[in-house]
Amino acid sequence: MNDTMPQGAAAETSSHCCFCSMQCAMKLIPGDKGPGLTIKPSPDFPVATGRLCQKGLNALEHVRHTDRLLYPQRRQSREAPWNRVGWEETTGAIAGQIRRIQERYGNDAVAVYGGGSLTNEVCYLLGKFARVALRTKYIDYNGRYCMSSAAAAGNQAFGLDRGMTMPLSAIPETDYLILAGTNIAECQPTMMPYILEAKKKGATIVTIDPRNTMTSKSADIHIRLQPGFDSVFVSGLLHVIVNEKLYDERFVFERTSGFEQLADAVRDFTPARVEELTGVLESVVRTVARGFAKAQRGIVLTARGLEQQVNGVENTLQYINLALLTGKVGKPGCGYGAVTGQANGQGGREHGQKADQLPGYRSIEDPAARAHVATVWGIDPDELPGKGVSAYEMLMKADEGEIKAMIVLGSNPLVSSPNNSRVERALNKLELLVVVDLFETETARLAHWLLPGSSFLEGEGTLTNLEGRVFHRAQALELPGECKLDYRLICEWAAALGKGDYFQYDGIEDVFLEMCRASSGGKADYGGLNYGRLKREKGVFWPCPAPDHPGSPLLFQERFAHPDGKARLFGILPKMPAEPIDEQYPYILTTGRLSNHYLSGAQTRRTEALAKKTPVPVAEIHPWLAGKIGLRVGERIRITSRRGSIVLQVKVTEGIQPRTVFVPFHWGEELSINRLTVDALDPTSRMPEFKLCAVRIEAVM
Ligand SMILES: Nc1nc2c(c(=O)[nH]1)N[C@H]1C(S)=C(S)[C@@H](COP(=O)(O)OP(=O)(O)OC[C@H]3O[C@@H](n4cnc5c(=O)[nH]c(N)nc54)[C@H](O)[C@@H]3O)O[C@H]1N2
Ligand SMILES: Nc1nc2c(c(=O)[nH]1)N[C@H]1C(S)=C(S)[C@@H](COP(=O)(O)OP(=O)(O)OC[C@H]3O[C@@H](n4cnc5c(=O)[nH]c(N)nc54)[C@H](O)[C@@H]3O)O[C@H]1N2
Ligand code: SF4
Ligand SMILES: [Mo]
Repeated sequence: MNDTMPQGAAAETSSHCCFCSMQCAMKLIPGDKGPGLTIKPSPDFPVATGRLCQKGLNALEHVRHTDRLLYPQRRQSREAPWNRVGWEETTGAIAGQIRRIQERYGNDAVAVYGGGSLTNEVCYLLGKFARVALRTKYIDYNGRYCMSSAAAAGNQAFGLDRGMTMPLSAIPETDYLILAGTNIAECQPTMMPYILEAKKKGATIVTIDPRNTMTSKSADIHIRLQPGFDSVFVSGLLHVIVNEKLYDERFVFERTSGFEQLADAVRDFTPARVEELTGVLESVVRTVARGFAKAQRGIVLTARGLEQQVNGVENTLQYINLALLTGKVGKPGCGYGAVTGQANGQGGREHGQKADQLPGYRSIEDPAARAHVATVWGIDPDELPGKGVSAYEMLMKADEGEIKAMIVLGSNPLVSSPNNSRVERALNKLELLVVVDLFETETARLAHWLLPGSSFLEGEGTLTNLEGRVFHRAQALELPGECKLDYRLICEWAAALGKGDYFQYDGIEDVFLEMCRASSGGKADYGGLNYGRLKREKGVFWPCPAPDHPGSPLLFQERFAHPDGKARLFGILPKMPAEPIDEQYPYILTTGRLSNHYLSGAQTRRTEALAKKTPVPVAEIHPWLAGKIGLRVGERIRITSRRGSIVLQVKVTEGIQPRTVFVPFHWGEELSINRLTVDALDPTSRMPEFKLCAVRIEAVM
């Protein structure tokens, strides 16, 4: 432990875990032995009462790690060593460099790349900073790689994107639960008790995943689907429901439109044909279709498995079709949910960090939205830039030379972006790369400036969990060294750029209250919230437009958010992936997560208790595939795609679809699977196809 680290709080303090969207509450207890602090689960917050998973229990370790950045550093070139610098010099010099770049190439030459782990306040300020201080259209964030397909599908079907249309408490009340492309047991472990309780009460659980996972262990039916076939499979379910008239006629007639298109699209997807295309038995297609449709109450949950594809929006719409067609939205024990990923994956996409968005989930292209937000910000609507491009496309604009400078705050895109050798080339071309992080990440190694931000225990703020529950997270520890609160840093940059008047706040709640005003009247309306209320009520579900509004745990009870109040059903014809397998690349690579690591691994690879259990990525393959490549005991495999190659240890398991190899993405450099992934994007959400690319595999010593 570094001696400039905070030596621990004197009294017990509370916080919430920094990792997944469950946002479990924790207590920090001062140790009786020396300066130690321990994390304990807290029973005081209604989401995961009294539970934390391994990541949460060990979340203090990275915060107090000796690798933690403690002061600003700069270097003249990427080859030069880092030099310690003072904050004043740093802020002034960065502002000067930004000005020179903007004078020469225009305002849009500077881009901002944010993150979904940051508080609502920081996400909001990043959006305001880009539009008001930098006046650039280029801002996006890592949530583009995460929730964007689900967000687009929710907006299209319901007219609103709140990941879950119902609170978690609906799960134990349901009779039939479909979990598609979501590995909850490893990714939101403290959500499992809700599912197990439903099971105990007699609910049927169906999982759809190319692998047997910790989650599928709890399932009554597990469908081991080849990646890319969700839409075909769901077409089969919809076909049976339409053909056997199992749909909720009244709900479909009164509350939705688009039934004819849906029925047309699924006409040819008989269970027999679906069996032919997917290998899933005809009888299983019928059983699941009938079971779900006839259940009194049912829930469909999806996650990145089917969303992170070039057809991600349509795949998600298919599962929403299933929930709507059977009338299972807006009622107790029912709902559709895209299980949000990051700590603030929900709030992070609502308040203007996204390329096309202003606070309150407003569209930056809507004149009324621009006028409202411009008034709150005290600027002329014409000063607001237009819509920018998605995260990966911003990186490509750096590669093409249009973007010359980038500020990265709260993300490690060199590890987490697809086809990342191209991303490395792009970042290397930037004239100015500023990274604000806790560590010298893989991305930071390409930066000119490396600035120490604040961790979850040091910055007060609000977040919005996977249910849409907005809650307050207190400050638990003092900032170590010369670290700075992310929000202060943004305000200081704005001041150095001559826009300080627009960033005057009396503390962080002041930022929150301005954000609530900016969101007011928008779809994600936080207008009725303040810190006092959030603390008292242990979180409030948005929309919450007024102080006397109770919040909205269960959405769409009477109307959907489209102007006519109806949800939309879609007629979807399944499409091919960007890179179908062929003779040269005959297998499918899919990527995802392990329980002990988190995203780019910046935090969890530095946590001994976690890294010890899972030190390196291991590829999962089926015995059939092992036989095909002649794998012998002790050998590793080389996986090669059109973009790159990687050598990994291997686990041979019956529990994976035979033509598929699964590799986790939590490592960088030569262990980074994103060297191989394809950078094709969904046409609507601009989500990369992380879950599917063609590879060849060989055994190596
Ligand atoms: N331990 C841990 N927890 C996390 C995270 C983490 O990094 N580590 N990250 C958080 C974040 S940001 C997110 S977004 C969530 C992600 O949570 P999930 O989406 O649940 O996680 P993934 O492992 O990416 O993918 C889920 C499953 O999709 C399957 N899959 C692959 N291709 C397909 C397909 O074509 N169809 C179907 N139906 N399934 C497919 C994979 O085998 C995998 O088991 O987790 C959050 N929680
Ligand atoms: N192949 C493949 N690639 C994927 C995915 C996949 O399934 N497969 N999933 C995608 C998904 S869903 C996601 S969400 C992305 C995420 O990918 P990344 O954005 O790269 O995720 P993180 O590792 O969370 O990066 C967050 C960084 O911010 C730092 N940080 C954490 N908290 C704070 C803070 O409060 N302030 C500051 N200043 N810094 C902070 C951390 O140290 C870390 O370096 O990865 C995507 N990439
Ligand atoms: S379930 Fe998620 S929020 Fe809860 S302790 Fe684990 S990683 Fe943290
Ligand atoms: Mo994510």
